[in-house]
Amino acid sequence: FSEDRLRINYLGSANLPTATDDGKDIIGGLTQRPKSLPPRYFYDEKGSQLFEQICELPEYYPTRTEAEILQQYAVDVAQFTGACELVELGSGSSTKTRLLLDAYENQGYPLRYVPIDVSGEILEESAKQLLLDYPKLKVQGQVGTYEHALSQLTPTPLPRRMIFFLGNSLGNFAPEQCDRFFEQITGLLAPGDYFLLGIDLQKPKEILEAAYNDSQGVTGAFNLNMLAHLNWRFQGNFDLDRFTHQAIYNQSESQIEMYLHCQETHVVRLASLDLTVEFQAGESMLTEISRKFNVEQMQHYLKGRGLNTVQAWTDTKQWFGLLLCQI
Ligand code: AVJ
Repeated sequence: FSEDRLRINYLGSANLPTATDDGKDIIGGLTQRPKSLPPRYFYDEKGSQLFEQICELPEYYPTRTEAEILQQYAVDVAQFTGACELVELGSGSSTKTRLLLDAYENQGYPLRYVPIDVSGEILEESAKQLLLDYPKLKVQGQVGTYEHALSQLTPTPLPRRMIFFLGNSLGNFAPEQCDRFFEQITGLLAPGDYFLLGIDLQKPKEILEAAYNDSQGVTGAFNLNMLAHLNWRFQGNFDLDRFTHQAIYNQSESQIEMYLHCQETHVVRLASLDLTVEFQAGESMLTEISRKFNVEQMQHYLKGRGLNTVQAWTDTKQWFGLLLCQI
């Protein structure tokens, strides 16, 4: 592909095993009690593949429910926003993105796509496939964390920009992280720009827990893979056999909490971070929260940050929500 159609920026040391500028969050999480790890470390090449498998699981409803909403309303999104550059946070396989690209293409708008993902392999592969399928598309990918990639956005030649964040990835942020995230987003958007947000909605505990404890054990493999990723990236020696997957719905916080539960006492060394951590048998380490939201509360929260909801859509079961906001 020509330089004009495909450019991919690798930011900092996003894909290198020994990094000087990351790992601080790992040290922070592992020296706190209870221990925790940041969910972005799920997504090495293998982790991104496992996540794609999760999206196909019968119990994991969010992906197909959100896709169903997009299938129905992507044209409305495109008609609301007019021509705009599409910036996606956590683009992964860009499967749902195609529904938006189709809609913008049908309106006759130019197609500019800026995928952002921590996993370079999946971003590069998905971008190339998109370029084959959309001959007029231009892709400018950024491999790195949301924060780093967003700070590198260059002015768009199109009249507007829409940043979109699908799949309830926002649910990974604790409230304070969420506030900081929106500070960055609203600082970047120009007046009239758009933000499109997919949120998973509150629903009975049984449905939620089944989605994160699938019968084929893919979610368990995804959770454990974070340790393999850390072993590779930080020269670690986590013994994956000593941990098991746990996922529970914390009703009072309205969030799924995913843990790695240590079965046997274990001393772990992460050489490139010069970090040694002791795990006790029976100890649980938090690897992910996935908050579940309510459309009205989210609209109110966004409004407080200067983002006005122009339209909110949901599916027939009201399991998932899609909010189009304008600043
Ligand atoms: C990509 C963060 C939205 O929270 O549902 C799926 C990740 N973890 N199964 C989610 C995930 C376990 C997912 N997000």
